[in-house]
Amino acid sequence: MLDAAELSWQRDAFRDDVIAGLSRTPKTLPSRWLYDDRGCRLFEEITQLDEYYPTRTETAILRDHAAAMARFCGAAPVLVEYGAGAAVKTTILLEALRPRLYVPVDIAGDFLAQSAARIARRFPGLPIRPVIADFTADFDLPADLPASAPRCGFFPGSTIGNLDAAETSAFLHRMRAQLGPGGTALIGVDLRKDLGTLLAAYDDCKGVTAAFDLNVLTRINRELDADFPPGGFRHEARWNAAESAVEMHLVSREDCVVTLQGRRFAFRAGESIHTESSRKYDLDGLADVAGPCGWVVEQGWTDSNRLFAVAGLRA
Ligand code: AVI
Repeated sequence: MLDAAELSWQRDAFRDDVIAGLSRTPKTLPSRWLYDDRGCRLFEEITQLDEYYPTRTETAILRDHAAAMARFCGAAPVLVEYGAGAAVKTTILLEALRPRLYVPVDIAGDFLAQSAARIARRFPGLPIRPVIADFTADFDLPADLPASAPRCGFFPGSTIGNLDAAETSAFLHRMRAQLGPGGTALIGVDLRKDLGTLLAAYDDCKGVTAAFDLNVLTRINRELDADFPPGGFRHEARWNAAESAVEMHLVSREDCVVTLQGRRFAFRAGESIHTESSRKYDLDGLADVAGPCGWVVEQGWTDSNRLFAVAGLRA
C-alpha cells in the first residue's frame, strides 16, 4: 500500500501532467498514467492476446537462448533488473545465469516486494536486494554490491520502446554508469515489421487495448474530478514512420469541452490525445542509440519470424 505522503505526491504529479498535457497542441498524456490497478490488469490481459506477440515471443527467445545469454554475461554476475518483471521471464534468466546477487528495481514498492518474495521462494539461497526507484530518473544501486562480480542489466518487455529519445539516452547512460566497465545488458526490443501485424498488436479485435487506453479517461474523471463524456472518445493505433513508433491515441467523436478542476479543455471532433508511443527498432538502430551512451550491441537473439529481439550489449 502507498502511504499518505506518496499518495498525495502521486495525485499532484498526475494532476500536473494531465493539465500540462491537455494544454499542449497536440494534446498528450504520459503513458505511465495508463497503469492504475485496472490498467495493470488490462495490460496483463493484453500480454495474453493472440495479436500481442511481444510477450510470448520474448519468453520463447529467453528459453531458447538462455545458455548463450549466460555465457555472454559471464560467471555468477550481479543481475540488475530494470522494472521488476513478472516471474516467468526473470525466472528463465535466473535459472541460466545463476547470479551471485539479484537486484530488482521498480517504482511500485508493493509489486517489488511481492515479486522479490516469489523469486526468493523459487530460488532459496539467492541473495536479493530490491531497490524502490523510478528507473527513468536518477537513482543509486546499493553501495555494497560485490566489486569482483561482473554486472548484467536486464531490461525486458520492449519497455525501452516506451521511452522517448531523451529518456532512452539518459537510461542507457545511467545503466552504463551503474554496471561499470565490462558490464553487459540484455534488452528486449520489438522489431520493425509489417504494419498490419504492428497495428493489430495495439488494436486487438476483443477491444482489450482500447479498454486499456480509454481507462485513463475514467481514471482522470475519478481521481481529478473531470467530466470526460462516457463513450465520447475512441481508441486508435497509428504508425508514426518518422519516429518508427506505434502510437495510441484517444480520438474525440465530436466537439466537446471537458472541465477539470476549474479548467476547460476544448476538443474538436477528430482531435486526439496521444497516450503512448511504442518505438520499434532494428539492431542497427539500437546500436546507433546505444553507441554514444557507451554500449556496443554485440548480440541479437531473435525468433525465427524476426518479430522480437533480445539484444546483448557490452560496455
Ligand atoms: C509496456 N509496453 C512495452 C507495452 C508496449 O507494447 O509498448 C505497452 C502496451 N501498450 C499497449 N499495448 C501494450
